[in-house]
Amino acid sequence: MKLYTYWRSTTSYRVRIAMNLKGLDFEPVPVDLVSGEQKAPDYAALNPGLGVPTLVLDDGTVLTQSMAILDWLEETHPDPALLPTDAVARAKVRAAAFTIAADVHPVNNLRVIARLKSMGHSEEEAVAWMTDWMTSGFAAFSTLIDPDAPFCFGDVPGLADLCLVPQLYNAHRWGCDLTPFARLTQIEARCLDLPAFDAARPENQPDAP
Ligand SMILES: N[C@@H](CCC(=O)N[C@@H](CS)C(=O)NCC(=O)O)C(=O)O
Repeated sequence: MKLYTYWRSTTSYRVRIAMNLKGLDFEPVPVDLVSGEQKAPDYAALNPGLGVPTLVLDDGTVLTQSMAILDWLEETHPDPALLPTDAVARAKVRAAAFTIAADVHPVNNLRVIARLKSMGHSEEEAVAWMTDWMTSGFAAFSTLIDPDAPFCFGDVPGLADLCLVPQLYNAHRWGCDLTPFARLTQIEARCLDLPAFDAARPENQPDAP
């Protein structure tokens, strides 16, 4: 499989972690978001959303949207599971994951920040915009997860953890105050100790500078 990815992309990071957890080999194909490679016609033909990740299966099937790719991975490679078996428990894990994937990431995407700046907002205002959305998202996320487990929802990492860790990478990058979220940074440290998360870290990607 080929995974079109960018080292700092949090959506790509989610998928890299899941593929590593499930022990799946993939060839990373870097897409340089800063130079705009996601908008090049060849790439746009693969992913009309003009973003990463895109997963191309060995038979040429093209999958887009990180959360849909994660669903496909879970359905086709169920072990180890990213979701619990009980329907209510699954809904709770998905609610936490989507707090990041649907409520935080989209409003902080590169194209959104570029648009804010093109409308005259300063770098400082753009950073305040991003950290505000992260802070409210992390507050909601914190109340949705299990308060006591080593990971977000139990003894092993799952869908919520693999959305959380990349978003925390972005939070560190932009100086978001994480002191109110000690439980989240504890989970992050526990996750990053695992080889599957470590190998997926931005700085461990072939296109990292
Ligand atoms: N909802 C999509 C978002 C994909 C996306 O936009 N990814 C970001 C990187 S994290 C990107 O490629 N941004 C490029 C841009 O905004 O121009 C997904 O989850 O796959």
